[in-house]
Amino acid sequence: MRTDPDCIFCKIVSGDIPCFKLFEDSHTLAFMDINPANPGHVLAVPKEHWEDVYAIPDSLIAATAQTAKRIAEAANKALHPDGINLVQANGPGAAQSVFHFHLHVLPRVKDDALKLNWGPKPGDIGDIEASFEKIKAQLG
Ligand code: DGP
Repeated sequence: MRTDPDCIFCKIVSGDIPCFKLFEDSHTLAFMDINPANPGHVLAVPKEHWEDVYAIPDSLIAATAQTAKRIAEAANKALHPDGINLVQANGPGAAQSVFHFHLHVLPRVKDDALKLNWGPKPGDIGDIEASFEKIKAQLG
C-alpha cells in the first residue's frame, strides 16, 4: 500500500497514532477532526497516501466520497445540524495543511460565521467566460 512515514494521516491509518475512528472499509477511514471547526467535524480519507485531488486515483476519490456521504448521513441524523458542508483543500492557497487527501464532513450551524461562506454576488461575465475558455481548453 502507498504510504508516507512522515504523514500524520498515514500514522492514523496504521494505528500508530490514535483517533476517534467512526468507520473503516478496505480503502477508506473516517475519524473525528482533532481541530474541529464545529461540533461533529469528521475527516474521510483514503488509506493509501495520495497528496491531493490531482494525485488520487479516480477509484479512491470515489471510495472516499462514498465514505463521506455515509458519515454525512449519520451526522445529519445524530446531530441535526442546520446543514453540512463537504470541503476539500488542495495546496497551501486553499489552506491544505495535511498533504494526504481528505474530505471534511463539516456540520454547520446557521450564522456560525465560518469563513467558508463567501456570500454570493454577481460575477463579471467577461471574467467568467475567460476562465471558462481556459478550463474548457484543458478538458479537450
Ligand atoms: P486541511 O487543513 O484541509 O489540510 O485539514 C487538515 C485537518 O486535519 C485539520 O482540520 C486538522 C486535522 N488534523 C491534523 N492533525 C490531526 C491529527 O493528528 N488527528 C486528527 N484526528 N486530525 C488532525
